[in-house]
Amino acid sequence: MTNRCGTQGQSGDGHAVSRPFALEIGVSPDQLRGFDTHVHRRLSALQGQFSAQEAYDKMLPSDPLLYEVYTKQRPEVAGELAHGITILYPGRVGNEFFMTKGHYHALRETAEIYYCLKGRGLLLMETDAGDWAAEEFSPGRMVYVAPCWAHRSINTGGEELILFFAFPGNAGHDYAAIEQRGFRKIVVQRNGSIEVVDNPRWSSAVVR
Ligand code: S6P
Ligand code: ZN
Repeated sequence: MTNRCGTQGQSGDGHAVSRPFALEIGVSPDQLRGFDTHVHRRLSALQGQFSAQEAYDKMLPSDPLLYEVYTKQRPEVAGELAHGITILYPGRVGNEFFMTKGHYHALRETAEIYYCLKGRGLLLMETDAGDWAAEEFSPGRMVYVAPCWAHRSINTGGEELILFFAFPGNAGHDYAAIEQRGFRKIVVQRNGSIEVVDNPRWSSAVVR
């Protein structure tokens, strides 16, 4: 039986065997140089996700940058770990905090780990079966996304929320379900406090 370890730099399936490496990572720009892809996501990428449509429409002409994602690409196979850094900026649309699009992994039974380097926030998670959870981010805190849970990061603080993440190379991303129906919960500022409340726009329509 072949495996990806092989001998003398060749795996059993004929591909090069991955080499160990190390990276400097952190919150300063020069600690982001080791990554090889860099994605910018602006407000327009989250059409239909924020509950305050009027506030969204007002902000749309300037299309503010909500977050950036730096990734170290790895082969998209089981056994590898893709990893990188997300920088989520502070701000709100109406009373709802800036957040990432959110997704399931295409291979649903794959987990993910987040480690907070800077800022304050929440990781909002939910399952198709109707369960949900919100775990806090603060520097030094790790959040484990269990297999089969959709996940969305939310910046509830006044500075950048900076997160390190790692997930299986073969996980892939499934954005469709969240784009169509959103998360069951939203995170808002009310009377100066941070509240997790029902999403008035959430739709129970089954998405296939
Ligand atoms: C990937 C991982 C993160 C997110 C990133 C942006 O599995 O969860 O890298 O991609 O935080 O979020 P999104 O929902 O726009 O991919
Ligand atoms: Zn993920």
